[in-house]
Amino acid sequence: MINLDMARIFDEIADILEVKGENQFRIRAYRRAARTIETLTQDLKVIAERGGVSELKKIPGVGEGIAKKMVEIAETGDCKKHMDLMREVPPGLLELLAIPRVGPKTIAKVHEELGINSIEELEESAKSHKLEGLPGLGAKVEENILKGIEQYRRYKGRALLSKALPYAESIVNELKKLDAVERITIAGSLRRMRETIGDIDILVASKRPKEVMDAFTSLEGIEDVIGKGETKSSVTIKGINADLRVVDAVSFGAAAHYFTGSKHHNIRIRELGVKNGLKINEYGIFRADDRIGGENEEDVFESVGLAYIPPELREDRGEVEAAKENGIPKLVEASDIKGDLHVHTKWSDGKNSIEEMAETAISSGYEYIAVADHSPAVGIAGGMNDEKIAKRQDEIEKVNKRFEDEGVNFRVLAAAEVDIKSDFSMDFPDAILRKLDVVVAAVHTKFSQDRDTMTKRIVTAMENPNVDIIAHPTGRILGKRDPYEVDMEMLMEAAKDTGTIMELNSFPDRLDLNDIHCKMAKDYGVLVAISTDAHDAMQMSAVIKYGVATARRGWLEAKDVVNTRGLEEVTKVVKG
Ligand code: DGT
Ligand code: CA
Ligand code: CA
Repeated sequence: MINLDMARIFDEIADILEVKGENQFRIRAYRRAARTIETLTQDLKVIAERGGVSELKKIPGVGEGIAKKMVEIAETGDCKKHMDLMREVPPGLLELLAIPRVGPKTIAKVHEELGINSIEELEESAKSHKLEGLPGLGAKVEENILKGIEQYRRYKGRALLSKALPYAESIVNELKKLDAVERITIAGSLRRMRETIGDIDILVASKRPKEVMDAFTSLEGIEDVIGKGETKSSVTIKGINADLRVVDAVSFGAAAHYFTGSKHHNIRIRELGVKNGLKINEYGIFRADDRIGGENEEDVFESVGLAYIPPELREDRGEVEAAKENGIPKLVEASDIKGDLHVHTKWSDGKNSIEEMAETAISSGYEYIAVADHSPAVGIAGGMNDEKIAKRQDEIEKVNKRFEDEGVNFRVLAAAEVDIKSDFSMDFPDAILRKLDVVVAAVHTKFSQDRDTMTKRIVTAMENPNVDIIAHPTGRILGKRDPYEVDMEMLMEAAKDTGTIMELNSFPDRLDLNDIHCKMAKDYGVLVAISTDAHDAMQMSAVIKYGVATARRGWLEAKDVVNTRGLEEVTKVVKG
């Protein structure tokens, strides 16, 4: 758990420094460290203990100062810098920073000038136009603040899948060690791999529930015990609620099904039960008063004549009908992925070299990566100019030559993430695009264009024969930025007509295409690329699972996903 704690601490340091108006360079250093740490798969506590500051400094984005703080956090659970800063600001002020569309400078201003310390106070001031009078703030800012507050409230109380899953997995790993635990599973929206999670649900089969509950409520990292009983206990862990239920082994399958949900799926199954003269609930499957099953989850589906339905599909979106006709798809799996068609390197805003990205990809069993560094318009992301792209090409060829000489079945594909500009033009001329192996096109500016304009903008890019993939097609950032207005049906239609691939960006706060859009792509016969958009090698291996999960929720099979194909086939698709 220490990794996520560290990331949160560094984020909070950055937040407070922002409100205080301190050096942007330092603030960015903390943010960068937090983003890297979040996606690390190695346990930082172990690295800190074994290798100390010198080992931690090897992590991209981690310098001396931050490495020292990491050691401090690993040893004591917090660092002095963070504790000092936390004392300097009122707690409500930090929450204000989480509001989308509102920057720390604005927050600092309203705090200083009007003494605003909470969301309620900010909302009230914006509604009664008290902010308009402040230097640099106007009606537009007030409008943005109110929209931001509305957005914030919509997501509040839900955690990103990537935040909840590691906590849930560590709870499961700890409880598994107990003799009293016979079986254990994650349930709820987390088992269905929804993009956001209301609370963590865990289910245990045990004959000694008291022991299990004692262990659960005293786990490391638990902040609060909300309730404790023999069958159910609730705690909070890092601001997320977690429910643990303990049942008899004979009920485990029925309970796993019930508590995995979704509620709408459960209702459908229960109705089918009734039609078959059965009572299906969290205790088991009953005909009259006789228990006829429920030890295993499969019993539930079998009892109503359905094929097994994977958790990701249990949303009442057609899975019950499909299971009746043996039409449940064989969903794509992480092990099907053979390459990544959207990663960044040092040639734009990535942290690793082409070779380092390639080595990590090879160790994941991949056959290719497409290095898609930014085009010039995305200045802050270190976009490439013509000269840079030519130099990069030399390096790509050198790296590929080495693999060839060593007989390694791996290729670095020359790609670029090219801006689709607001005037519909591409940010590289066709002469450059033509020379690339893969062209990933994306919208990065003017998100506010109206629906027709935005749709035409992306369709125009698809019509360019050099464009292969549309990256993060709706531009949303979960909890921070709503998707831009776009006609997804028209995009799918155009993608089909032009043979353009749609990206499923695996970043946990993007997951864009979302699950519903993935299903739409499948129905249209449009290929999806599950890409990571990784900005360093560790991210590339850490976030792919969230993309795969979303693809599974979108009913995608290996054949629907372009990067389940090997190098030769993929090259044919993008060149075709
Ligand atoms: P969440 O936590 O909001 O992300 O979503 P879930 O699906 O995890 O919902 P939660 O934690 O309230 O409940 C866990 C599961 O328990 C849910 O997926 C289905 C089942 N469940 C809860 N309430 C009901 C209900 O009223 N009827 C039925 N049939 N099932 C329910
Ligand atoms: Ca839940
Ligand atoms: Ca729950």
